[in-house]
Amino acid sequence: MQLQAFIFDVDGTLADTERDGHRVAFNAAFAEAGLDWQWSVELYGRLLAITGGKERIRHFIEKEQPTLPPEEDLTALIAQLHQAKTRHYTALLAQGGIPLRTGVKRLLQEARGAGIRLAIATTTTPENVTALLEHTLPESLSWFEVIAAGDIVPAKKPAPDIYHYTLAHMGLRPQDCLAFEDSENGLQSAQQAGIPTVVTVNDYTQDQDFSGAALVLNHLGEPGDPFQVLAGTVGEHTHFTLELARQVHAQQSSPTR
Ligand code: XBP
Ligand code: MG
Repeated sequence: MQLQAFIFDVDGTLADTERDGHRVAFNAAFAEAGLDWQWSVELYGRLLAITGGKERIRHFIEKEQPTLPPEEDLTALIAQLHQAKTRHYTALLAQGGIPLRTGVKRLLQEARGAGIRLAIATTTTPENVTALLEHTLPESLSWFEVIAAGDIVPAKKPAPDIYHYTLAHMGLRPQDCLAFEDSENGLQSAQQAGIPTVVTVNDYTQDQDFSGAALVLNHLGEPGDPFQVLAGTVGEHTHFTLELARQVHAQQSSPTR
């Protein structure tokens, strides 16, 4: 079985966007609407269990019962807050303060050069993906055959729908691909779609359950900046290369598993 494509999650995987990006943008949107809601780093960590910004705001309103404005239509309020949040978030990315994670650029370039097909499967709003790539690696915008994002499927991660959508658009089988994720929700989504998955953890996700992942790393690593292996085998590799990707992929599709 030959490895044909990489499918990347965005938030937490391509870049550490949550704590200093999305969270800050949510808070800016709340302040702009005159709400005294404040999502601390700690609270946001808990709210991340709910994927999708609109879904996250609704959950917060229902579970934490903050003071609501005298507004009858909750769905309209959430939509308005979320639109403002996207505006703040993309403006923040335009300032260039959120870089790609270690090894991401190198791996994308290597994959591209070797004819590995590339796609994105994410919960976040499409404009957020475009803004991130534009301000970190603009040429990569044309490298991704499919940018499957946001409300394109009704059921967000951990549902497998966004990966099913991506595979259907590429005409690929799950076993032809390798997915890259940073969270348990993301891993579940890819796994339920049958795609072998490499996890690179971050501060928010490091204690989550990644059983079933093909490999769990702290990051993809660079030649002078080796990764730490949290689960799985990498042989002599110190950073995640296409050769290691092929090795991991072959292990996953071997009949002894
Ligand atoms: C990411 C998310 C997103 C972002 C916010 O999950 O859950 O909701 O936090 O983006 P994943 P929006 O990395 O698994 O895709 O506000 O645009 O929804
Ligand atoms: Mg993620």
